[in-house]
Amino acid sequence: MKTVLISGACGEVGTLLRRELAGRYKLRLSDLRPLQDKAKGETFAKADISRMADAARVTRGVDAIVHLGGYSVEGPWDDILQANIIGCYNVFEAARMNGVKRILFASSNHAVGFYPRNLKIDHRVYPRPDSRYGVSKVFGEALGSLYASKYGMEVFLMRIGKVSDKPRDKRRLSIHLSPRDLAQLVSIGLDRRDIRFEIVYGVSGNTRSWYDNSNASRLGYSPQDDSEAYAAEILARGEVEDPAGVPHQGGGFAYLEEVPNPAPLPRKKAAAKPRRKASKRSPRAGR
Ligand code: 15L
Repeated sequence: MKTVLISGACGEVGTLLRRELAGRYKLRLSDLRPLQDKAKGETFAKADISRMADAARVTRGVDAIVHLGGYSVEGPWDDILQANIIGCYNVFEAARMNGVKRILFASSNHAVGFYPRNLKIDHRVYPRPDSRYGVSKVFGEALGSLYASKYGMEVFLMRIGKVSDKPRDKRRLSIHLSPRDLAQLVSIGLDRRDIRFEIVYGVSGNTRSWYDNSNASRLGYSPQDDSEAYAAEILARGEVEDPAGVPHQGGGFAYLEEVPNPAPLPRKKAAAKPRRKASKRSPRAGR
């Protein structure tokens, strides 16, 4: 059985993926946050991937990596820089140093979120990130390309939509990814022998999809779910899904400066301020 590292295992996607992959791979989990509920057959290592030593430690001795770790929405540049630029580099470089050939990288629909909704795009389009977060995902894709071409690593890039049991609004009807379809896609990325460098969209077989996911189909992906089952219920709410009226695929990411973080990172403690010396008061000064 393959030993697979899942970085960012305590996040939303990691938690759902673990549930689906249980018993199929030996799972080594890592995250900056503590793991609440370790299942049988899982091991956990706390790690801050923005530190190379941590990235090297958790990637040692695994057969493959599913790199989910990072800042998962639009947010402050420094958080994105540490987690998604430096952290992502560290994971690729640590994998190379440790001889781990295969990496599955969780890219995002936000790497291409500035494409309009009325355009069907495939895996060959030029990136059009909709946010600093989207830019960081394009950076990860570029690293993947470099490490595949230069070091012969096997890289599987998944432009993931929104993983959930149930889509929550109109935009997510187009980018919904059910946990079992995610697991199917990840298993293809882990188990197909002939992966060198591939880009696929991490979405279910949604009727309202704005992706041509033929590259994933070519690799054997056959999604079992379609968000259309939830469409009537969601559309009946008549919500104004995009108050800016911007019909970009990335929705709010294309016009908001920050998006609420579903899984906030623990803040590093600020360095304690040096204590000021007590001033000598004149005994007469009083208060
Ligand atoms: C993403 O890339 C995020 O990681 C996820 O939290 C969702 O916001 C998703 O995109 C989305 O577009 O809904």
